[in-house]
Amino acid sequence: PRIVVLAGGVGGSKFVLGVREALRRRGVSDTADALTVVVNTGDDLWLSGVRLQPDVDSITYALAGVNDAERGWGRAGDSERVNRELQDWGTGWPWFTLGDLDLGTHLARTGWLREGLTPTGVIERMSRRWPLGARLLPMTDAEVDTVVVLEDDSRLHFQEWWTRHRAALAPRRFENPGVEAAQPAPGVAEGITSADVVLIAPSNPVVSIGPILAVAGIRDAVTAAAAPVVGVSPIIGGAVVRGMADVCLTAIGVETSAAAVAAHYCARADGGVLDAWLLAEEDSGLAADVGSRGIRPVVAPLWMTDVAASAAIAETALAAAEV
Ligand code: GDP
Ligand code: FO1
Ligand code: CA
Repeated sequence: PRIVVLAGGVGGSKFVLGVREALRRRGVSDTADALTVVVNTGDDLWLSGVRLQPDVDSITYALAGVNDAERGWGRAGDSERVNRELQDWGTGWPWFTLGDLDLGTHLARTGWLREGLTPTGVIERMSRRWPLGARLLPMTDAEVDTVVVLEDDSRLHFQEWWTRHRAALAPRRFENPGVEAAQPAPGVAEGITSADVVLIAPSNPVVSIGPILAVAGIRDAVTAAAAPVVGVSPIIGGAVVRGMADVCLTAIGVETSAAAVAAHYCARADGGVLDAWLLAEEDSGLAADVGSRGIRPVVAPLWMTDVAASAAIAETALAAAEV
């Protein structure tokens, strides 16, 4: 089957590892041909002269098996010599660590961007280093970094709000300046249109999936896709599994519950993006609520504790789409 996954960083990569594993178990040898991942680039930033793409890198490193799984970002076994030097130069952000190996990625990316490659071209090039078993696409080649607007109307980059302030400053709203005019990256809309199933990973609905669907060409492609669209809840038992997605949801007026997130995504029949929604067993009581909104509820274990568990979730999502 041709599968397109919309994904953010940590939740996204754990889920994509599961989809790749589910394909392998079905005997698909060239999973890269079957699996396209459309990645959030709202987290991206310029820092100390280099371009960072945190969600792209989280998924790349995870698929390559070189990620720091415990920390949830960066490379396993990385060191911080250059980071200390940058701090002594007074550049960068003291609260934001650039690992030595990770910096190699950012330098390579920035060099290629300066040579004229698009972000899509850079990711394609970076994907050649490791057999990722998936085709990674940025949501757009435009720079539409997420900005957090606070109650007093001050604005800060998403990474400063998330990493420095740990989401403790009450957000009024999230913006992606320029996204209104942004085109989907080459291959994204075509991939969605020709897919057999579109999956929405259990990623942050506001700052990971939100920016992807804010690209009008992507939202329209998902809304109009011939294939079923199946989402997986990032909320289990009324709480986020990790991270601070609850603060993001509250800011946009959505309750931290699997049913409220499904209602936020909305049924395709009502102009939204969902046909079916995977809810955790802990949330089985919400299935009727989801169903009443025209979205087919599917109750399943949703803890992505290891690749096998993620693969089982992916298989349930594929089955819900009858592929
Ligand atoms: P980020 O970009 O690194 O913040 O990662 P994502 O946006 O892709 O995913 C973050 C979301 O993943 C969080 O809201 C978590 O609730 C969710 N998540 C993390 N682990 C699990 C899990 O094991 N199961 C489910 N269902 N969601 C998870
Ligand atoms: N998260 C942190 O909490 N502290 C850091 O110092 C940090 C550095 C960092 C460097 C590169 C990278 O790709 C990600 C990094 N992250 C760090 C994670 C990142 O800020 C966010 O967790 C994600 O963007 C949210 O999805
Ligand atoms: Ca993210």
